[in-house]
Amino acid sequence: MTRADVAVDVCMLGRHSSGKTTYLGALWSILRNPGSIAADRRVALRGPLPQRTAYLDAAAHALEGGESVLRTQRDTGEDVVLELIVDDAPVLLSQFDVAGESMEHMLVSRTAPGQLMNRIESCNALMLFVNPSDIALLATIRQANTLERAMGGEPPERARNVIPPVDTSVSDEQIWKHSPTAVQLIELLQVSALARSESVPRIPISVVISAWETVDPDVVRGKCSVSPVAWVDSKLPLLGQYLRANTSNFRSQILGVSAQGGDYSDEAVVEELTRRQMSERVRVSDGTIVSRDLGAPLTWLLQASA
Ligand SMILES: Nc1nc2c(ncn2[C@@H]2O[C@H](COP(=O)(O)OP(=O)(O)O)[C@@H](O)[C@H]2O)c(=O)[nH]1
Ligand SMILES: [Mg+2]
Repeated sequence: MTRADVAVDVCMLGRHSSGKTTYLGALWSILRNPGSIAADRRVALRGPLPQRTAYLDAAAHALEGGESVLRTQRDTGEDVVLELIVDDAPVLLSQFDVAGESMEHMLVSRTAPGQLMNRIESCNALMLFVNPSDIALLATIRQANTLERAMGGEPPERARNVIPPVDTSVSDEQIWKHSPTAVQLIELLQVSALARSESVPRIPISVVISAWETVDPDVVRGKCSVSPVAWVDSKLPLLGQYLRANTSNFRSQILGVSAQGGDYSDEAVVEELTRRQMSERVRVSDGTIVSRDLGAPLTWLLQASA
């Protein structure tokens, strides 16, 4: 299957530790066991199998045994391309696992590996992963002043008609390094929009908030108590606003995805979850309905691309 033959060519993006490998490992585990109970029937593997499956096998194996993929799959430089059938249409799902090159480093150095840029240029749909435990927020002036006082200092006098000199000692590198997560994710989307061919107006983006059961514990009981859209609006408001304000460039959905189904560092959770197949651990929330459909972002991207 060449890229031209596919209905949707999906590129997975996100900061380091945003849940990409876990998603792929859980999906691989479900796809390899098509007989598994409640397996998602809307997504299937399309031959040929990827040339090297060691990365996916190791991730699936770790998850099946109740271990985080982090133990085995860290910055391996692996280029994973899965050929799938989603609702009878051929779909490519790819993740270029940038070895040792975190997204933060790419932002600071303003360079990205050519292979990653090629992937972004040729795709026509994006999955953007966000890990709720890894969000740097921007402090407000009020918060910064409170911090300053707590540390025994005095916040600067409010400037009265005085424009303070620009502090040129702060480099671009420092700015990117300490930039809030939303700013980094938006930069990633802007670079993606610029890099892609202009032939794909309104690229669809499925925003996946990973480890969703850490945000909404009710999701494991099939209930929604937190809406992923409302969560983004409260924790990453700039990202929510950016997606809403740029509907001429993007169309988007936001889902909460628990690919592990729970915290694998908690022995009791692991004992309970490992009695179940991956397809029975996974939870996906759109804020109204909870499903076990790990392929939900892909089916939406397919529909949005039609
Ligand atoms: N509790 C919980 N943690 C998760 C879930 N999915 C991913 N994680 C954790 O998020 C971290 C980063 O995941 P990983 O897939 O390696 O991120 P990547 O760097 O984007 O490939 C790991 O510690 C995972 O265990 C989940 O559904 N629930
Ligand atoms: Mg990874």
